[in-house]
Amino acid sequence: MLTIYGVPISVHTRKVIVAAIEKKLPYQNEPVIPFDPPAGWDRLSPTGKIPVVSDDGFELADSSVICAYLEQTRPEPALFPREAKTCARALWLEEYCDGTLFREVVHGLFFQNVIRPKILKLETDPSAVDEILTQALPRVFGYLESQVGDGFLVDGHFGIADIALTSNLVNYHYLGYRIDGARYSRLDRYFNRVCRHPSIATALRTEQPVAQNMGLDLSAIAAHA
Ligand SMILES: N[C@@H](CCC(=O)N[C@@H](CS)C(=O)NCC(=O)O)C(=O)O
Repeated sequence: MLTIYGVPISVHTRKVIVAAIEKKLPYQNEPVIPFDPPAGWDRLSPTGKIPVVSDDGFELADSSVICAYLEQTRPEPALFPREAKTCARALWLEEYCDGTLFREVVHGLFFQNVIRPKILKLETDPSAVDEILTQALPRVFGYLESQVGDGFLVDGHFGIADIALTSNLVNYHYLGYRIDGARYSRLDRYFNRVCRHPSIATALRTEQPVAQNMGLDLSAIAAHA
């Protein structure tokens, strides 16, 4: 049995949960919060971050490494294209979403709007939020708008790039933000479409109580889950 450590509303933990659901792997979730970790967490997670998995005692950190491991050990349905160049494109988009979209947009907004006021008991810094929304977001959403089409991101099949992008956009919506449909119409349609994909919808339904508990805005997500 797979144990997934990490709170399910985390962008990277959700990636692993969706991959497990897509591959029909039984799993249990231990909802570790990185700011208040259990004893021994630094041994399990060398970076201190979530997620970590234990696959019958085999422990592994980092959502990208974990998803690649799940693909090797349970190949069907495939989340990574087999063809080299197509796979490289999927890996690039996964990395762009995990790195640039998360680090430069979603993490900062989540940190300012949730972690500072609700966990660290500090005030939100409106200038930091404004800088993300006016500087980083247009650049990052502009690039993503140029990459999405009418189906899934890569090769017409649901896969790792879709999981990484959608997981970030879910948290963006949880914060009460919306994709500007006039400026990023393809990205907005993509998000609403992929949220209905069964493994994503199941993950969103399952995490609803946690999101509700944290006072997040579920109104954009509830329609799909
Ligand atoms: N590259 C890592 C990134 C993981 C990550 O940044 N996790 C966030 C939550 S989504 C975290 O643990 N943040 C707490 C911290 O930075 O201390 C992965 O893909 O798993």
